Order: sequence, then C-alpha cells, then structure tokens
Amino acid sequence: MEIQLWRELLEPYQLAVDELMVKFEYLIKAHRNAGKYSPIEEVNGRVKKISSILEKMQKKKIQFEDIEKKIEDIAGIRIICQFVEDIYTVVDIIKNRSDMTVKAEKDYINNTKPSGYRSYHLIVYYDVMTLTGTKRINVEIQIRTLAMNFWATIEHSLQYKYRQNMPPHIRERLSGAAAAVIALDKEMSSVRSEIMDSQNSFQIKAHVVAEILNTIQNLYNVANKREIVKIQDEFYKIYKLDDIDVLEKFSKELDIIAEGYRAQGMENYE
Ligand code: 0O2
Repeated sequence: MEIQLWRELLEPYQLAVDELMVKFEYLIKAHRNAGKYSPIEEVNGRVKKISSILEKMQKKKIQFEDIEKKIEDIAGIRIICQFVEDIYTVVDIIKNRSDMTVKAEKDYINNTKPSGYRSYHLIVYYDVMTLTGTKRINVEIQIRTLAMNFWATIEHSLQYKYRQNMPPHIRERLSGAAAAVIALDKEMSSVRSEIMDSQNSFQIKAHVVAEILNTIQNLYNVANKREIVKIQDEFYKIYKLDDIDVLEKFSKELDIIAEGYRAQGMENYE
C-alpha cells in the first residue's frame, strides 16, 4: 500500500478520535460544572501506528483489503476512572448514547486475562462525515481505573521490551503487582463515598467561588469602586469561614445586587 493510501485510510479514524475526545472531555467538564462527581477522570485517544497495524496484520494473517474489517482498534479511546464502579457507569453512559452503537464488549475485569490484564473493552460503531460522505468505523474504547492503567502501561512496555521472551521472574512479579492492583481498587471502593463526598464539596466550592468572582468582575463595570471594595472584603471574610452554605447565600445576594444594576441599566437605556 502506498503512503498516500495509508493517509487516506487513517484520516477518518483520526477524525473519530478527535471528535470522541471532545465528547468525552465535555462529559467530564459538564459533570464538574454542575458540581457533580465525574465518573470519567481522564480520557486519551490515539490512532494505531502504521508499524503496529503491519505487525497485527502479520500476526493475524490479515490482507490489506481486510484491515478495516478485521482490525477493530485502529481508532482507540482510553477512559480512566477513579473507581471500578465508575467503569460500569461509563459503560452505561456509552450504551445509552445515540451517536455510537456497541458492536462487541469484553469484560476483562470480571474475567482477568492470564497476564493479569484488567480493563473493560467496547468496540463501537461510530459515524464520521468525510468529504465523500458518511463512513461508519470501528472504535475500541478501553475503560479502566487509574490503578489498572498503571499496571497495563508498565506491563505493555515490558512486553515490548521482551517480546515473547519475558523472563519468568518478571512475569511473576507482574502477577503479584496485578493482585496488588485488585486489592488497591477494592480498598479504594470501600472508602469511595467518603472520597467522593470530599471531592464533590471541593468541586461545589470551586464552582461557587468562580461564580462570585465573576459577578464581582461584572459589578466592577457598573457599581462604584467603594461598594466593590466592600463586597470584596466581605467575600474574603466569608471565604475564610469555609462554609459552603454561607458562600452560596452570599452568591445569591450578589446576584440580586447585580440584577438591580442590570434593571437600572435597562431603565436608563429605555
Ligand atoms: P496496543 O499496542 O495497545 O494497540 P485484537 O488483538 O484486538 O484483535 P484481542 O487480542 O482478543 O484481539 O483483543 P484484546 O485482548 O481485547 O486486546 C486489545 C487491546 O487490549 C490490546 O491491543 C492492548 O491494548 C490491550 N491488552 C490486551 N491484553 C493485554 C495485556 O495482557 N497487557 C496489556 N498491557 N494490554 C493488553 P494491542 O493491539 O494488543 O496492543
């Protein structure tokens, strides 16, 4: 296959990865902006390297014309979660979306691979709009916890280093580390609600503070300077109390003041 043809072949896959990254990153932002816990901690995406595609073709005896049908992970998205429970929430979110359809799924969390590898894999159909029309492509979505990702990343690079000849003592240590990952994820799940509560209140506080500062910034253009300084001093005093209810009350009061100025401005305009 010529270089130009590889580029044409891979272009829609890059488009799919770019679009899906935006969509999953939006999900993280939307949860956090609403002061909610995001089941997705971070998202990464990649198009498989040509050298890796060639390697897979060789290993699985795939002809050039069958690449798109038989290699399902040319476009890959990796979703990292904090807790095992979040993985299943993300799977449900994906299954309920109208812009992708699940073609296949593999639960390597309840069915750990002999290597010790754990992750939830979905192959989804995803439509991209190309210059020549709509193209339906396969995208592999791997969903795993931070701990599972740590293990898989290290193991992947060791696999690459040793190819088929990983020394038994390294294999053994990786097995031990895989067991430690299971224990760590279990331990984290047992304190999940406490961790989520503290992260949630941090998110809510950050959100309210951002709103207050934004309102003060807007008031700066319409109110007199002395009043702004007074409001700012009041805000710093309240902030020190570290009480989210008081902050929320202050934010609402500021909204009323801002609304008053807005109405006054409209009156002057009319
Ligand atoms: P890369 O370099 O990550 O792209 P398939 O090979 O996909 O047609 P298979 O083997 O049944 O069919 O798929 P599977 O087992 O679902 O694996 C797909 C991907 O999962 C792999 O892609 C890896 O990314 C990851 N994976 C699977 N098993 C392991 C493992 O034991 N260790 C690690 N670190 N990752 C694993 P590629 O193409 O093999 O590799």
